[in-house]
Amino acid sequence: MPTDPIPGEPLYDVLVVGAGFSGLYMLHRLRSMGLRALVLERGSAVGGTWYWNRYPGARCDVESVDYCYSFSDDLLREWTWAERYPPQQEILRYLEHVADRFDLKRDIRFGTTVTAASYHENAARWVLLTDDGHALQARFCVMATGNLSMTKPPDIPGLDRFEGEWFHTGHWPHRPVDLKNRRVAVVGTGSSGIQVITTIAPDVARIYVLQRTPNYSMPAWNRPLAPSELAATVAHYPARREACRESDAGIPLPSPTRKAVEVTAEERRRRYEEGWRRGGVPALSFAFSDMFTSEESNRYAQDFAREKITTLVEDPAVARRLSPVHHIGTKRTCVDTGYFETYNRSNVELIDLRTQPIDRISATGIRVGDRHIPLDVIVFAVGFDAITGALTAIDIQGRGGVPLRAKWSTGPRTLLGVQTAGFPNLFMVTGPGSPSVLSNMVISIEQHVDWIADCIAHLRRCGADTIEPTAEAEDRWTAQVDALAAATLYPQANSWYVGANIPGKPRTFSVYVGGCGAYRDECRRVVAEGYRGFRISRQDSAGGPPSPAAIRAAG
Ligand code: NA7
Repeated sequence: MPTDPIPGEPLYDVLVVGAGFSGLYMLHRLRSMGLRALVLERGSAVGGTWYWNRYPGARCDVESVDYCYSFSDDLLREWTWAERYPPQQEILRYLEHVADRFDLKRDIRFGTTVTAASYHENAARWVLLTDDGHALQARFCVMATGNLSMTKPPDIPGLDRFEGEWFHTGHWPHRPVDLKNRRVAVVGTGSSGIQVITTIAPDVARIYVLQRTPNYSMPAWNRPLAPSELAATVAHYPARREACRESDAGIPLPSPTRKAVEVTAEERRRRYEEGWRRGGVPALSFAFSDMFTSEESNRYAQDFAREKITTLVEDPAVARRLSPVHHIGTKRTCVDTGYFETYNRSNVELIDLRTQPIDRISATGIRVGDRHIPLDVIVFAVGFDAITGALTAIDIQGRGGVPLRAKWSTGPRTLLGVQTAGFPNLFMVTGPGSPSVLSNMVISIEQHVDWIADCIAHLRRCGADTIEPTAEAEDRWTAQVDALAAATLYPQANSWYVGANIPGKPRTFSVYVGGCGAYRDECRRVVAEGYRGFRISRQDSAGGPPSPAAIRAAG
């Protein structure tokens, strides 16, 4: 007889960790299936990454009309996006609206951090522990914890003695921060740094940009969305969304078919200029099909991007220091509105940490090389423990008490990025091994949430209790993800994609680079073949495991 791990406590069908885009839609789906679900969220409101990243200038680098849910036509029609790229505040308002419109908040416990999750094999239950000392149990657990939600702490000596204010962009305060006329240093020049620098430069007394690695950044050409333009998009929305789903990156742009190495220099320039005028992350990466597989092709795009920097930045020495040298796109390409031009302002100073590293932080500023920079505020735009960080931050223990951290000590292993062997009934939304951060996250989130909800419905239909990948299927998938990445330039860069930004993190490229469409096809095939590679079983030994025929019939 199964034993109840926490007698007297309610048994949820599903516990969901996180109330961002993933957790909200997951809750909606589970509820509509008549399941008892509860979401646990560490923030005091919905929004996930958009709740925490409220630094000046925070904005999504995917167009608003594509960075939103498609599961409800009414929701789509009633929301009016104001700009081409949505600012953080607007996305947060949207998610608040979704939560209210679908009455989701009554099943979300806010201000609750999940610290541990363990699988109780005898009862086929997950028990989650929270920071306020509670234990909750459920048959299924869904980690909707996000790919960029665990901030990388600033690791510069002396910070504890700094007498000014300091902030991490990924943990920006919920009160107004007045930077007017203050001396500010920004550490980090990834997407967050680039946005914050451009936004605050006109207001602060002086800004010191502490740059370790320059980044490529494409123009956003952000603009208000005219109501007529939005209405025209919404009218053709099903086709646009379908194009996103079947595309490589989850955006409605056809993948390029021609190789840069096969065309003339004039043709390359024409395509790059066209991309630059369109703007956004894919400005150059959608010009030719071989940008991520050919050094030569990538170099053509790099040269074009560096040339643009020299035309935008007046001081040639500054332009040189701002010019990246890595393969373009292998660290996340940024999107900006006037970033490079910001260096033409007299109150902006670029400090190249490659030639003069940070020595330490003092009570009154930062020491760089032998120079002391007096400061009122330090902004750390130093990024995240990406993709796996939010999962390994929780002490997750699977079958036999095996910790996920131990299982993944040499890198994450999953089947399709939705489950990992030895952790039955634990699902990840956009986990490692799925297209995740190389795609429009909302497209990938909707697909994963639907897959997980359908999987749970399937288990119920065929009278099964548990599902987990077989070790062999997981090995095959992990090897396939590795092999696809190894054929590209991606793994070569010291990026957060490979965990290079986190000391001690195993270096693996754990994102499926085959594209959303190919990935979606594989997910469909796995289901059509009776959840190929997953082991589905019944906990009650008298019933025995459902037969393969029963599993297929239930599908
Ligand atoms: P990123 O892209 O990881 O950028 C972090 C930046 O901070 C990057 O320039 C780092 O340089 C720099 N960094 C990190 N640690 C240090 C230290 N100790 N000293 C100096 N500089 C440092 O994070 P973002 O928040 O900008 O963006 C993350 C994603 O969120 C983004 O790609 C979008 O998809 C949304 P490095 O490159 O490591 O030399």
